Amino acid sequence: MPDLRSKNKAFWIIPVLAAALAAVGWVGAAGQTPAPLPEFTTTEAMVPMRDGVKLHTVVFTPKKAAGPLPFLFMRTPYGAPGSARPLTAVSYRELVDEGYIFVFQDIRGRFESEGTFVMQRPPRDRRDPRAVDESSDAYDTVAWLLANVPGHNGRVGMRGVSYDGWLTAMAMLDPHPALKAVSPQASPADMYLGDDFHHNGAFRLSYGFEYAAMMETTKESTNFRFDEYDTFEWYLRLGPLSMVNEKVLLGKIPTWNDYVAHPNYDAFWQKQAMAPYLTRAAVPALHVAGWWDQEDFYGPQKIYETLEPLDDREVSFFVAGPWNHGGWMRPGGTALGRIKFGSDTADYFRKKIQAPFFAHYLKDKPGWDVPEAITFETGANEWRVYDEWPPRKLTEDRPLYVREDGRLSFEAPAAEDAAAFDGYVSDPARPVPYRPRPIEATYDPRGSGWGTWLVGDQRFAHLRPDVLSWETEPLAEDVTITGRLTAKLFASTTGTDSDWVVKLIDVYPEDYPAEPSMGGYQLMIANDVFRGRFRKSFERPEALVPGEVAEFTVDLHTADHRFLKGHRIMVQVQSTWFPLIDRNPQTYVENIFQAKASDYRPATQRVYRSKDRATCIVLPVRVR
Ligand code: PG9
Repeated sequence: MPDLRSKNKAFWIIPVLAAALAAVGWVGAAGQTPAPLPEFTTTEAMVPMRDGVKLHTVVFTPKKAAGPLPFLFMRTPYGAPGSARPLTAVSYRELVDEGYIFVFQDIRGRFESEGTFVMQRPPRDRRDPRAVDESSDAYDTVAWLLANVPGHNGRVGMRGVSYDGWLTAMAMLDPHPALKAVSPQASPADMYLGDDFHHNGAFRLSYGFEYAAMMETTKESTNFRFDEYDTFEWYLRLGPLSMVNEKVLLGKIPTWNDYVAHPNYDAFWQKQAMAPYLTRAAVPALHVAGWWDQEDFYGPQKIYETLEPLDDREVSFFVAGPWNHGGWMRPGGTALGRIKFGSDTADYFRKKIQAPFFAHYLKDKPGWDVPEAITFETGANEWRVYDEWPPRKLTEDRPLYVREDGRLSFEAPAAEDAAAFDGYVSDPARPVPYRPRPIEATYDPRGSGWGTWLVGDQRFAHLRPDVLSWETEPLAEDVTITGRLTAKLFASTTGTDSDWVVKLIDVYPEDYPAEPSMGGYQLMIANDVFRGRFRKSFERPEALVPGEVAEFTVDLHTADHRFLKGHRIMVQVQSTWFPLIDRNPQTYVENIFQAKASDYRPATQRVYRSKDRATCIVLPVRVR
């Protein structure tokens, strides 16, 4: 076979990559007993792309295959394994048992591949026959595999989590005819509106900085070394965002320079956003999301939702479970942080959903019976199967209103009282931490709370003077919400720009005999941030008028959650969430990446709760 060499390389792992690889399901949890190495023939190749660039590709062919097998192809920026060791991880068990030819590939410019790495390389101009992108690289590799690797059945599946999930989604834009099934899992869809780098225009400082530095300091992955354990303090001391290049990155990290050069939703972000390219549901696809995914929760929902109206053949499916980023590829899935789910939800996904999906589309096997969507209803802790997602026929949109005396109620405020508001001072010099300090670095090899912060107890923020909270009475009966949630905030600031963070919380009863230490726990069910300047347009920001009440709509995405009888529903609002989100100076400047220290000023915030300014969260309440 041309350009194909067999080599047995020890699988290496550097500490910085351990967390990322665990997230994408390539390594098992610490302490897991290694399973015996499956018997594979390992073949490494430099596969030529249409522009001559060669990509490092590793093929693992089972030694004892009864007949021709499909390929299961994974593309990654995190380093293709040199041995079959990762295939012994629990996350691959069902797929290995089923039998596939596993293929891993380093994408352009990463690890042992040639070419240049471009963060989220935008789709190519199809009119240019020499242009390349991640889709053409997947296509060219599939063509090469079919021609050069023996023992296949002519079908290829692709899967991956996060960046690897995005690479999977890109492959389905322009699919090789042999690509018969894909599972983009936690794939980002839009880095400005909802995924890793920004949410609604608010910059995700800690992740945006640490990820860009990790990926672009070397061709492999190199963790940024903080000289402080608590990164909250490190980021705060650094000062305005302009200090990042001035003092730390020195203009050497292309993705950071892109953040600085593109503060608004301009062509740079729009041309890498996925939705406009999703014009046909060409390949059967299993879209996977985690309810508490700290990185890419928006993406899988957006990709599924965009493809759904185009899915005439009914081959596009949606799964969401009680997981953090990539949690479905870890052993068990019985709990996340302190929240327990009563069953092994990740094992369930891999055995009952992922394995049958690929076996059906790549091997014509029976056992795939998901009609459209399967989601885990948190709170009730049960899997639910739906024939549409969200299941609009089963729900009614009911606003839950912010009321006087810290109350939250399904009854709208009746009085037109201009003085009906709650307020706080938001001080960028003293921002609200997004989780209790110390805030370890995202990929701190000593361990980090990053993976579980979304399920952390929100009592650390409750009753702070710069966080507003409202709550219902203990519920007289269960309230189940299934589908899309939206917050409508009527608010004003004395500044000229402002962030609004909205959190929907399930408050456990004080007396909680099932697990007494969970009494009063405040579990976040939905959340997001909105940067006020983008109220009218993400492309053309505008200053807010000091003191003027404006309506802000905050998309809280989807949920499937049961607030149990006796629990309370709580909403919290705040204007800083640091260093998850960079500090809004609260003074309008054209580009926050160039704001001066003196631009950062305290502001007095008001959230209104009168008849004509009725702040609320619209909940999709189950009525059937
Ligand atoms: N969340 C990571 C990522 C995906 C895509 C682009 C940038 C970052 C990841 O875990 O791969």
